[in-house]
Amino acid sequence: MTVDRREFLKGAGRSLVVAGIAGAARVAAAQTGSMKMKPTVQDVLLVIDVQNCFTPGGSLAVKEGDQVIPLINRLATAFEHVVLTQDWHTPGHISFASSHAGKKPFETTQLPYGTQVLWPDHCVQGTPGADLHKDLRIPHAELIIRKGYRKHMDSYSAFYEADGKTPTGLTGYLRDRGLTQVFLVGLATDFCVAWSAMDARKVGFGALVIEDACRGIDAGGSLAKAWADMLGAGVKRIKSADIAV
Ligand code: VGL
Ligand code: ZN
Repeated sequence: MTVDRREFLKGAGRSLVVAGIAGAARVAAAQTGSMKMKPTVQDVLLVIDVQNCFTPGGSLAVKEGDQVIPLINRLATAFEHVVLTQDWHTPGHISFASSHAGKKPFETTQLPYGTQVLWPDHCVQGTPGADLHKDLRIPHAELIIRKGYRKHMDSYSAFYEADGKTPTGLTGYLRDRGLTQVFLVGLATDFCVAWSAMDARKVGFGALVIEDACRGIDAGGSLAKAWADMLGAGVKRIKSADIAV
């Protein structure tokens, strides 16, 4: 991350115009607000699960899930390195409520690896619902990582499956490529984005979630809890306006 000096000076000029004869502190605050991060060659944008099932009309639609797409497309142009993820379940996957007699979506069940929230059937391998959203336009993305493809285990995180032990391979990929810091966007803030961000920290990467380029499911307070967990794990919460695009 570097501060673009021109952005800094532009911001200073603007703040003087807006503030009139402002006190020094106020000017400084305005300047701070105008400092933008410029992604480096060691940064990677991780675009989580921007798929038909998670956008309006999909079987596990996240409210306003499609609204992040133009923003993600624009942010991606600022990153040399972009990795996409794709939730990719078998038919009859263990995370589906329909696989558990008497259970309804958004209820939970106990599985060998812990508590599993049960979902409507979604992102079944090779179905249109599992396709990346048609408006997502990131031709320079270097990798699409699929996850959740084992029938008996879920995987919210792009790094580890739900047992917290089985790697997806993303850690090795990022290390091999010399990438050290992950910026996260996509769906859903409180599940796949949050778990990926916390696992990124766990394996030693910097992790920043661009909050307005994400949307959450927010089932039973999950969104507030996810933010608390992420901040506790050293994940930074930033806005798209903090990135120099
Ligand atoms: C997700 C629930 C189930 C996500 C995936 O992408 O956040 N949430 N599968
Ligand atoms: Zn899923």
